[in-house]
Amino acid sequence: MDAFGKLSVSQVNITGGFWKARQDLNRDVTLGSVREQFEKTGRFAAFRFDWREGMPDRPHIFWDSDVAKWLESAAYVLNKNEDEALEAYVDAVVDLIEKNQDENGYFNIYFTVCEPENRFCNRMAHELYCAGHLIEAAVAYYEATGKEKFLKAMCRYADHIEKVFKIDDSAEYSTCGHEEIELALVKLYRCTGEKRYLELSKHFVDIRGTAASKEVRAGENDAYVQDHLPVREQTTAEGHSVRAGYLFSAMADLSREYADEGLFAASQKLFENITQKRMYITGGIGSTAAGEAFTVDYDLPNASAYAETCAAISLYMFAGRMSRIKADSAYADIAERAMYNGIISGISLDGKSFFYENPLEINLFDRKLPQKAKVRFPITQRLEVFGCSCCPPNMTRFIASLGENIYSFSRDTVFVHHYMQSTAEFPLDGKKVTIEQTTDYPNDGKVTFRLTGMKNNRLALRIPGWCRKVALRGSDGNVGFETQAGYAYLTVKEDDVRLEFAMDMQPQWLEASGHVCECAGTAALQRGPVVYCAEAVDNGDELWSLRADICAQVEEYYEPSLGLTALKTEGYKKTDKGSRALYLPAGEGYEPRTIKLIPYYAFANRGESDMRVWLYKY
Ligand code: FUB
Ligand code: ZN
Repeated sequence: MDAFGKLSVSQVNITGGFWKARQDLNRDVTLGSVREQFEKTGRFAAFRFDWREGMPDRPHIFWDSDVAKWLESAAYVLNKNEDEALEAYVDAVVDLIEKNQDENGYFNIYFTVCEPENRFCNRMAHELYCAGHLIEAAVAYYEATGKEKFLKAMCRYADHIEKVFKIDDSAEYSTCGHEEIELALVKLYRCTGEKRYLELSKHFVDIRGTAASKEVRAGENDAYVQDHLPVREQTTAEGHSVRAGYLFSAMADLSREYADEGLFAASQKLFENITQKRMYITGGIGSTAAGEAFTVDYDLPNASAYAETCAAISLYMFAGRMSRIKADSAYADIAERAMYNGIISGISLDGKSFFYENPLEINLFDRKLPQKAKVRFPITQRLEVFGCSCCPPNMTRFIASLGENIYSFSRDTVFVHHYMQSTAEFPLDGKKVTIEQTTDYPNDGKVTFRLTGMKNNRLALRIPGWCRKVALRGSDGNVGFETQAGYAYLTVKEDDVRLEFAMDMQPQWLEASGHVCECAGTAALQRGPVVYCAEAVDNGDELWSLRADICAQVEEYYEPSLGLTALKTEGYKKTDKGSRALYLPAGEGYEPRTIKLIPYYAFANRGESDMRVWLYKY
């Protein structure tokens, strides 16, 4: 089992292209707009701890976590940009956290101002989940600014949690009903070097679903919170998908830290179950709104897909961690699938509004039928804030911290998991290494690398699973490489080297496995890592009557209404050609049509419209 190193946000700069535009928008628009919504709804004010019964804006049990994710995002932004006002804003919240923290280290708004008598009594009340998000924020803020106040406050809280849950075992539950603390404690350990935090994380993961936990003894263990079995015995992803994604991320972290083969094998099985049987083509997971959960293998409904934005982010987190344990491109492939599709579909192109659920089909005719009035469908237009607003600040932290997942490294090898215009600088093998990527990926499959300080080290470039042909050239012509588990390995010959890596970006129609009932007879178009969809605004209503000719040529075109490059191809539409018959001889009534497809992530940016990812084939 390997344990590859990870770069920090400060070691990588995204300097242009697709993700730089998103990081700029995140910094300039989204962060401010999420903050404004959280101010308006009382989430920031709650940190003053002055709410009293009868007042408006009663704190919610997980408001701490909403603000914590925003603070974490602000920290990543501050890591890259000087912004005195933003830093002062964060400092003011940190002051409130320190001021309102109990002497014993406890910190939670709801269980201080609303139900102080019920601390650590109800495992479904998100106390440790909130603690975990605050810890992640504190680590990020310390790494961005070097300021220790927040970090120290969270160390005091982690010490208290250790005492209550591990040393005294005095809480009424053993594990939190929403995982998060586990992965946060690993981060706290890596930041502080304090092994007790790692051991506490391991304690929480090890005890979940075992007879040693209070919930199993009380018969309250439940697949919804992944404690139907000890984690090492779990082979299918069950229950609430965000909870699962966070737990599996922590399992991966711990298997790496402890070189725990058994835990890694369990993580691998769970990863395979998700990505081979329970994941949408967009990287969305958790197909039902009932419990925001996984259901059974191959149950992937399109119109009612839940596919929470946070769940896709949790899969990206899990995949990123797995890629730092085993050099297998399957992990970064999945992270990439989520990044370019089911995660960023969660935010509007103007950076101000969000989807919580990310369906793969909108059929307004069907959902407006009176008999469907009780069926729960995802909303069709993004909103600026939700009552349960976990996704917006998860999006801001995902975008702001992206750089940290581009690379990993072993003693002498640098792995390139993701392609984006960027620069990175870090120590390798006792030398200072810099890597510069110049690229317009994913619009274009060419990436130029400039590597310095890597003589005699190896570079391992991910060959994306969707890519059928790659070429690698140096200044003297083609460069040979060896392929292993989806990475192209080469030894760098000089200390200043330029390489050109070219990935074939030919659009491809994909079909789902024959086991997926919802996708029977259909195909979806993908170019590079980007999945496309058809919207009624481009193709007229009744998208179900389109028939894609999957052998026709696919062309790129500029779609001005979105400011994006989109795709068009030929196919047919069943118009009945003027016939009024309800049933026609098969094959009659089709007219040729140009079908326009836009990146899935850009759907619902031009008003309410029908949409389909999976088109019927001609
Ligand atoms: O419960 C906290 C967050 O809200 C979860 O992660 C989301 O799925 C939503 O339930
Ligand atoms: Zn969410």
